[in-house]
Amino acid sequence: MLFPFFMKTITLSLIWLLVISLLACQPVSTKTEASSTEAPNIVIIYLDDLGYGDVSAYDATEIHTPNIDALAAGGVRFTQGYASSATCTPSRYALLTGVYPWRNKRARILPGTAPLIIDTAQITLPKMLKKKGYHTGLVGKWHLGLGDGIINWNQTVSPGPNEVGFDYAYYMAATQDRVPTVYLEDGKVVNLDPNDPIEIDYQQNFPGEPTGRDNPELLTMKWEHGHDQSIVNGISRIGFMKGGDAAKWSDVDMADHFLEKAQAYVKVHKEGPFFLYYAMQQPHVPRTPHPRFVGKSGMGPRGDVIVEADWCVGEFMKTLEAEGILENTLVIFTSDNGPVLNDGYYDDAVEKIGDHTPSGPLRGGKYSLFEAGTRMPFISYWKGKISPTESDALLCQIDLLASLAELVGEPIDGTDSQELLDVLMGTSEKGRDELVLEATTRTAFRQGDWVMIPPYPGPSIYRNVNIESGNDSTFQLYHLKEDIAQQHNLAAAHPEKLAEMVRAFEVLRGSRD
Ligand code: NG6
Ligand code: CA
Repeated sequence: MLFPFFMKTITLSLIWLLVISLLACQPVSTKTEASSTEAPNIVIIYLDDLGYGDVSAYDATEIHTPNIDALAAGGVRFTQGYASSATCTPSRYALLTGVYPWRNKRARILPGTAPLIIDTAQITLPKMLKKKGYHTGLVGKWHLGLGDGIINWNQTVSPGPNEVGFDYAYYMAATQDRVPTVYLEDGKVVNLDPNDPIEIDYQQNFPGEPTGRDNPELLTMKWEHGHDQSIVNGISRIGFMKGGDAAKWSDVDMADHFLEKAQAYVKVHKEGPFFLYYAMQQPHVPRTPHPRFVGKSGMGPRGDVIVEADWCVGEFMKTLEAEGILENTLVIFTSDNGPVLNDGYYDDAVEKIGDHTPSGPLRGGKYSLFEAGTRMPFISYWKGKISPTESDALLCQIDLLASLAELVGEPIDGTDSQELLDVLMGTSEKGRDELVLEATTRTAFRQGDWVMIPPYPGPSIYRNVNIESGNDSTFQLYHLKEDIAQQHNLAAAHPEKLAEMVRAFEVLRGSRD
């Protein structure tokens, strides 16, 4: 009798052991499955001031961007993909938080000394992904503020990208034309010599320091408007800076530098899943192509840095391929706001533009409420998962938070972000019905194929940059499908449609102070 009992115990124990080991194996097998299908690496390649018509995949004929074109040809090429805003800071705020920037009064073009404008308690794209085990990285332009008041650049600068969800961050604080002209890595200025501390002031110069206004003889690139303050590498910037000589970046090497950092990040984290926000600086001013790209576009520095940026995209994609993770990486390519030629320096952008139209068929440009301010080249690419297609669906960068949350199985709510994963994957054209567009704190409203711009006082053309602002003393109403260039104001012809849109806009937008 003992034997069968013994056998029974052994059999039971074996069964339990099997169950336990199966259970123990469960997470491993889910993880394997997740990392091959459900949890791809995610990369957002974000350009700065690249226009809808600036790449050949969006019908540019005078400039060639074969690497960006390859993404468009192999992925979803969106024709109605929007940045939330026609300037940098608000668009980046919306991209990372899923919240309309006009809800945050501080989400406007920031000086290099501005405090962080993302609340550290707020949900962000990298924070959401971290919950699902992602490693998260930023390489490139930040421009969302740092610190919480007065910054000491000689100590760890915090809060910043690391406090809003980035495990690793290598970045410039604001823009290439603003001080401090140094890189930071996880809050610390790179290559800072403690005996040469950095001081920054946006109000007044430091005694004895040359400026673009007083020392034009020191300049290699002349300023046209603004940009007449501290001189770094022969280029005068916005803001005053003293010290930190060893830490100052080399403008012509910036593209290579960020590319190397982005590639290094991928190599270290290739086991994944990782999220990389690769925020390139081109073609924002000052446009400083590396010498090997000088003259490549025939359009002067602006065209040359677009060619350079395209090359960077190609090199970055080669790295994904070489590391064997191309088929497990979703790449989203887009830009933060529309194009501008003269943004404050004499760099031949206007003179050498020739037949190129940076805004493509669209009206306006950077800073504008017209389409070219916010409608962007917008591509999603995932080798083997996304079938090449073109999509006219309406979507906005603000929707990436909810859509990527859906992708990784971490649904979120309570933001302005709409879940449009199928649109992003190219399997549905059912995009947004409505979208509020922003340009320098003014807002317009898109509904279906219509866009309504409320009356705004102020000049209809921003003279310095020579771009139509979108302002008018009366309502504007355009049917974009029939009139992509916004030439026919239909407000008077369609009073019911106008009234309907104004009502819907007011509900969504609330008070516009
Ligand atoms: C403007 C700058 C412009 C650019 C812009 C920010 C002047 C006259 N103009 O104030 O050159 O730096 O800010 O661009 O200073 S953005 O893409 O980061 O929004
Ligand atoms: Ca920009």
